[in-house]
Amino acid sequence: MQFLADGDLVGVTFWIVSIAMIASTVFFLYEGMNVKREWRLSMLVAGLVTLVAAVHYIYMRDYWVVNNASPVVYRYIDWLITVPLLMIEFYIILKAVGASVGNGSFVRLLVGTLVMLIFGYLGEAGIMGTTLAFILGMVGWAVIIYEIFAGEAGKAAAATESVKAAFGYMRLIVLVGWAIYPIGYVMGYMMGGVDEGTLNMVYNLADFVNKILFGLIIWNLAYNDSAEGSH
Ligand SMILES: *C/C=C(C)/C=C/C=C(C)/C=C/C1=C(C)CCCC1(C)C
Repeated sequence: MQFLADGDLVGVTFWIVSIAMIASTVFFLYEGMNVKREWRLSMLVAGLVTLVAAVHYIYMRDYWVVNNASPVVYRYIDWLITVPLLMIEFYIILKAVGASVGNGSFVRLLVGTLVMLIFGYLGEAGIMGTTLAFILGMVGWAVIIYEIFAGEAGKAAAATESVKAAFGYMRLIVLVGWAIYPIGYVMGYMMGGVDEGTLNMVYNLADFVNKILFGLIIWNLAYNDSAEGSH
């Protein structure tokens, strides 16, 4: 067994995010019992996202400590499970506030997700040129952004005030929070040489924002909505 070395800043960020994911999981599952019934499934999914990430982070942290290299495979398996869960979260929230969206929209979001992650992986694993893989991965992300801003899911979200508020936050996460990942990729692979330390620190920050902060936004909506009903 190898321990975290003094001065391994990247290793420290892996450690902090591992613990934060575990603590958030407990928080989301616990708080899920105190909100209105319609919000419980959203809270459960938020907790599943951080639970899946917590397990992967423990492995990624060890991989980094031992090899001082990017845990590319664990990272992408984690994303392959958690990003579709986050897409499902959009639907559950729309349903919680009474909107209706079709299956076609979900399929397009899923296809966008797969294109984004498959090309990202091919680039990071060295199977494809990093620049070409980046461009193709960006196309996948663009499909997702189009769908939630202008597509069917976007239109459904214009339904009521509460849907608008909930959806506004989620759009911000997908547009601004998710932008941290391609920035990390560019800093890691496309600015001359490969900088695995910077790459992983940026990805770790991005996961903190997009899994934990995202869950907290949902909790806040659920909490406020539940409080309104009780007085
Ligand atoms: C919990 C994990 C999340 C929300 C992961 C999201 C990942 C991305 C938004 C990745 C995006 C990328 C591109 C847009 C271009 C190609 C490189 C990627 C895969 C880093």
